[in-house]
Amino acid sequence: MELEQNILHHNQLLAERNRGYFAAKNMLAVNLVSSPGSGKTSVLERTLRDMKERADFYVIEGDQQTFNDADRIDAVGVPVVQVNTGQGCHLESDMVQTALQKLKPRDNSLLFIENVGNLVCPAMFDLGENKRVVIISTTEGDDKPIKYPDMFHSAQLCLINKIDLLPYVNFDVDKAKAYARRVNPDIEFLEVSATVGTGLEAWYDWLLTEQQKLA
Ligand SMILES: Nc1nc2c(ncn2[C@@H]2O[C@H](COP(=O)(O)OP(=O)(O)OP(=O)(O)O)[C@@H](O)[C@H]2O)c(=O)[nH]1
Ligand SMILES: [Mg+2]
Ligand SMILES: [Zn+2]
Repeated sequence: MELEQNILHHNQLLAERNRGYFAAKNMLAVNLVSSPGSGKTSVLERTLRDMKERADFYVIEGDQQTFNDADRIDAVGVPVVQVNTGQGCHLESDMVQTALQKLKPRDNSLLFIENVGNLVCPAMFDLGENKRVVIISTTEGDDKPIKYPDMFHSAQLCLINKIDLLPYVNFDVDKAKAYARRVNPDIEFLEVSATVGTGLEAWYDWLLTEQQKLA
């Protein structure tokens, strides 16, 4: 118990440092969280491909193993650093700090931090991000928000991804939204498909609006 609190306290101090770094550089940092396979990297690939001429983007990729996700981002031509957490199941603030030293992002840029696929402990680890975005996909069940309330409570925006698969799965979009609002009345939603492209313009508008709010 005490060890866990020490780890969280240490992480929180470094999160404040990251927050100061982002503020000083007028950067928008988005922490992207979801269960494994909801489509974090797919959303990023598509977003970066569509938006990279409109803003400066950087990506930090978190996974237990492999450079697969960083390779996918690199293929789009956006600077990326892969963090492998090994046994770890979430990113911590010091990992973000180390990755930032490698990325050396420019002022006024946007940073995506793709967290390790996990709906549990990434909720407890503040990375100093400006916004936390949780992705739920239509293949994973509409009751995730009440099973993993902390994650939905701590996010400002929920992307409901794989909307193209709705005809084939038992996923009730209204129910998922109602469950998420039960744990977080202020959460916003956007329904998207990373593969088909549905709803992505609204997501891009959200990003640019949040960036403009910083200035
Ligand atoms: N039909 C459909 N498939 C999707 C969509 N988005 C992602 N996928 C597929 O879902 C699978 C997982 O996508 P990823 O983008 O790797 O998911 P992730 O959340 O980054 O996964 P981890 O990093 O392993 O947690 C891939 O096979 C994608 O092609 C979507 O909108 N529609
Ligand atoms: Mg991924
Ligand atoms: Zn963890």
